Amino acid sequence: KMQTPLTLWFTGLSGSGKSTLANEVEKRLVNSGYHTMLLDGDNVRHGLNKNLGFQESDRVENIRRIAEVAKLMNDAGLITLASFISPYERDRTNAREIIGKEYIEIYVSTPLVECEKRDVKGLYKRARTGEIPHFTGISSPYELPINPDIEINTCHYSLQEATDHIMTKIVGYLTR
Ligand code: GGZ
Repeated sequence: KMQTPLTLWFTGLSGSGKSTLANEVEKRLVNSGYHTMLLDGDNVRHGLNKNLGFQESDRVENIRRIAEVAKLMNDAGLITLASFISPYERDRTNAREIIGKEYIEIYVSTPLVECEKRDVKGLYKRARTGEIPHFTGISSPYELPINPDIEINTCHYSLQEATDHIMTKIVGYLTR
């Protein structure tokens, strides 16, 4: 089936629900017959980017490489879903420049208090004690997206509702 390649770029804090949402959106797309590739910390930071940490320069390089990979995937006709904190506006703008009009920015705007309350992996607790240095939202910045294409705050919606919201918005890009 012919399809418009897209890169759905999920940005937001650790624990905001980016990867959960990206996985759910991917399922919906696959069920509709689209070919997809999901990029997240699990398949990128353990492989291609395993030489990178979390200091600013490493995050910049992390996002640059991911944008280049997303571009390659789009060139192969795939819908790419990228789920990374991507905390710097400049890097997101750069990703948009690398990827082009296929880049759709989805800001998962779950606030820090909620992410820290959930603390699914106990990372915020460890960041507060200083055990994990330069942790996003605690000891490293998250720059608010200036002009995201889609925004979703997971506090207010179930996973299915949030996924519905994103799907409704991306239909317009899939059929343009
Ligand atoms: C932020 C960190 C850090 C620090 C480890 N700061 O919730 P997680 O665990 O599973 O996802 C987070 C992931 C962030 O990697 P990204 O590649 O998305 O970051 S960036 O876009 O900023 O390059 C978190 C874990 O790695 N993690 N240390 N210091 N998140």
